[in-house]
Amino acid sequence: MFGQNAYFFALVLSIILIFSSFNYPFLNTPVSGQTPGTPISQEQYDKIKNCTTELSKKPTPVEYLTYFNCGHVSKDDSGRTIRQFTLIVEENQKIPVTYEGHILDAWTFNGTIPGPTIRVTEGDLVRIRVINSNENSNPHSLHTHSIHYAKNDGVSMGGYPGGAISPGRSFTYEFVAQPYGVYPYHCHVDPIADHINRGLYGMMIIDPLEPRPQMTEMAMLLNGYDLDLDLEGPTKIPPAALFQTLEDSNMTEDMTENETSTEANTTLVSSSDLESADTEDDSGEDESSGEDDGGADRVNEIYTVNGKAFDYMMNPIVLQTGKPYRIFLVNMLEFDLVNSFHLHGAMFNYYTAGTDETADYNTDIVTLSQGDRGIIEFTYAYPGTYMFHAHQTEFTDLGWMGLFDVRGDPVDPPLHDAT
Ligand SMILES: [Cu+2]
Repeated sequence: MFGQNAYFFALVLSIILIFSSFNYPFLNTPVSGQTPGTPISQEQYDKIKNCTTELSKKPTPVEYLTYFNCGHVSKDDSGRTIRQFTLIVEENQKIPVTYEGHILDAWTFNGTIPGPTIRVTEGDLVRIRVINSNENSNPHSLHTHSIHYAKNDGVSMGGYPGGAISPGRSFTYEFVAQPYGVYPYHCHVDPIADHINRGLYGMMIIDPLEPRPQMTEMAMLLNGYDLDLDLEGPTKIPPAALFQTLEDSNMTEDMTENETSTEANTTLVSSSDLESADTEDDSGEDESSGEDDGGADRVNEIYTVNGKAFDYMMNPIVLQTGKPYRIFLVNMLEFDLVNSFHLHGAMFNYYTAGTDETADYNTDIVTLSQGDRGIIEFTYAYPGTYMFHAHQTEFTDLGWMGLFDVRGDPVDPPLHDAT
């Protein structure tokens, strides 16, 4: 009986691992070479950056990993690149956040949590039009980190119209992208913790004029959800993913470680602006906004990387030995003061905020406070299945863990090269 079960589970594991490789076609495709130091056109650079051609797509949490939205591109008279984005805020969104049917009563940028990864190059003129749908009940805004005029800061202090966009109106934030680095963006309307916990955030990457050393790139945004699930209980790891961890003794060992709204300058939204929006109207439900206490007594029941608990346990990310990989990492967790990223079986170079071409240190854990971010670069020497997860066991058990399925022949481990 045991032998039959073992055979069956081995078959299931094989099928999961085989299919998981289909989820990440980009990760298996070598990117064309680019000689360091040579001038590079905007078009060539966008190709290297893996910019999506499907700007209106709603990526799944798995697709989010390699979904880079570089905007609608045009040039001004001086030849400067202009990148335009549209973010539509929608309330009354029902977003599945686990494999067990937990649904977040969400507010979203363009229908997903996290919102799209915005990717630009240093010096680009960036215009982000934020539309607050007619059907919404609350004002919203877009606060991007990095350098810009106060009027484009998305904060209501000072009475700037972009600090609180009323339902049915829009505002276009504009700035010159600088300096290069990785940044969060989020709504900044009070109560901020609630507007963030409901899903109004994402990642913005400003790339340097001189491209970073070329390697396959991924986006990972860390978050959590307070669903007020006192009666339902938290999420648990799906049995199929649990089996994968049990299959590898190394992994089981580690598992046990275990504003004043000024509307004068905002723009009224026309119905055509909302054509691409999923405006399913269930506004009859109680949205209970504005009753938040700022987060003091709130507790997350679910923790994730890229939006859905245990998604990369169910869909392991296929990597190759000897190949360098880069992860853009942002922590947007509310209510818990710190989060972390721990990599098994390899060390990584860490670039705090991604604002320097020299790594700060070489490690296998990085700890991030709310809004912290950075860039991770690593290479696996040996094949096998390796976990990556928060090093807070509670977060790991409640959804924030994933697997790298590393394939290929063993190679010499990379030497320490942080500096
Ligand atoms: Cu908001």
